[in-house]
Amino acid sequence: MEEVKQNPVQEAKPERKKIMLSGIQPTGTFTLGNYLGAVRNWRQTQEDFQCAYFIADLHSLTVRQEPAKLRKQSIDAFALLLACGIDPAKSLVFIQSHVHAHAELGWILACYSMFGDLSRMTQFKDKSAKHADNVNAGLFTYPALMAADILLYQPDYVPVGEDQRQHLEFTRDVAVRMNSIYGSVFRVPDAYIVKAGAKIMSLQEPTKKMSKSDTNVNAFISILDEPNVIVNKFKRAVTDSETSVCYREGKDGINNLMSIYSVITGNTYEQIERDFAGKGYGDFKKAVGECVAEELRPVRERFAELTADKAAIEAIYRKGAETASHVAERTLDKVKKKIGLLAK
Ligand code: AQP
Repeated sequence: MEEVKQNPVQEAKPERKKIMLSGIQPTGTFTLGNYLGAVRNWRQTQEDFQCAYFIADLHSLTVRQEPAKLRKQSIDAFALLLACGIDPAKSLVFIQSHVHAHAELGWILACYSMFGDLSRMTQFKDKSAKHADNVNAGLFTYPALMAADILLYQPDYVPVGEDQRQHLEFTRDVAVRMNSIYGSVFRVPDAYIVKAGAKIMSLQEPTKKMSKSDTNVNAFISILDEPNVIVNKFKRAVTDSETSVCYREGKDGINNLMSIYSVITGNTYEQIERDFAGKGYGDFKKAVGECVAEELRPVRERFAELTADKAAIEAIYRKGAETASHVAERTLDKVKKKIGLLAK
C-alpha cells in the first residue's frame, strides 16, 4: 500500500492555516447526530484549516466497555472517519490512546482543575445519573483529559455544537490559568460555532439528543443503517397529533425532522413548509428518510471498501499516532519544563 503522509499540524509557516481539532468516542457506530453535528462539518473544515481528528477511546472508559467490542468499535470508528471523508493526506487522524502525551498532560491538568468546576459539568451529572453503579473518578476528571486532548495540539479553534460549549469553556479556563501562572504555555482556543445540524434529537424522545449508546435502536439512525431501515425508522419517528408540517415551539419531533431535512437538502424551513403544505406527516417522514438514506449511501459503501483491507487502516492509524506523538510531545515537554518537572 502507498504510504499516506499525515499532515503535521504544528509544522506550519507564519502564514499558516489556522489549526482545528476535535474527537469522537468509539462507543458505537456514529449516528446521524454525530454525522450532521460533527463529522460532516469536519470533512468541510479540512479544506480551510489544518485539522486534527481523533478517536477518543480513553474517554469511552468512563463507562464500562467490553474489551473485544471496544477494540472493534475503535477500528470501525477510525474507518468511519475515513469513510465520512476525513482525508489523512489533509488532516492528522489518530487514536487517542496511541499518543501517551494525552494521559500524561491529562494528569497534569487535573492538578490545575478545580473540584467545583468539575462538579458543575453537565456530562458528569448526566452520566453519573445514567450509570449510578459506576460513578468513577474518570467520569469526574474527564474534562481535564479533554483539555489535554485539545491543548496538546495548540489549536486556534475547536468546533462546538450546543452540547460541547461547557467543555471548551473548561479548557479555556485551564489554559488561561496555566498561562497566567507560567507565561505563555498554551494557545487559548476559540469556539468554532457549528450552526447547521448543531443538535439532532432522538427519533423516539425528541427532547433528548440522538446518542449512539441509546438502547432503543429506533431512537437513532446509525450511519451504516441500510436505506430501508432508515426509511422505516423515520416512519416510526415520534411526532405530534397535528397534521401540518411547520416549525413551531412544542413540535419537537417535527422540528427535529425539519432540521435534518433542511441540513441535508439546504432548503429553508419556509421552503419545506411550502413544499409539504396540504401533505401529511407520512409523506414528509418518507421524504426525510429517503434523503438521509441517499446522503449516507456513499459513506456506507466507502466503509465496506475500507474495512475489507484492515492492514491499510492499521497503517494509517500507526502513521497518525507517530505524527500526533511528535506534535503532542513538543507541547508536553514545554509544559513539564514550565511547571518544574526535571528533564530526563
Ligand atoms: N445528537 C447530536 N447532534 C449533533 N451533534 C452531536 N454529537 C453527538 N451527538 C450529537 C457530536 O458528535 C461529536 C462526537 O461526540 P462523542 O461521540 O464524542 O460524544 P457524545 O456527544 O456523547 O456522542 P453520543 O453519540 O451521544 O455518544 P454516547 O452515546 O457514547 O454518549 C461531538 O462533537 C458532539 O457534539
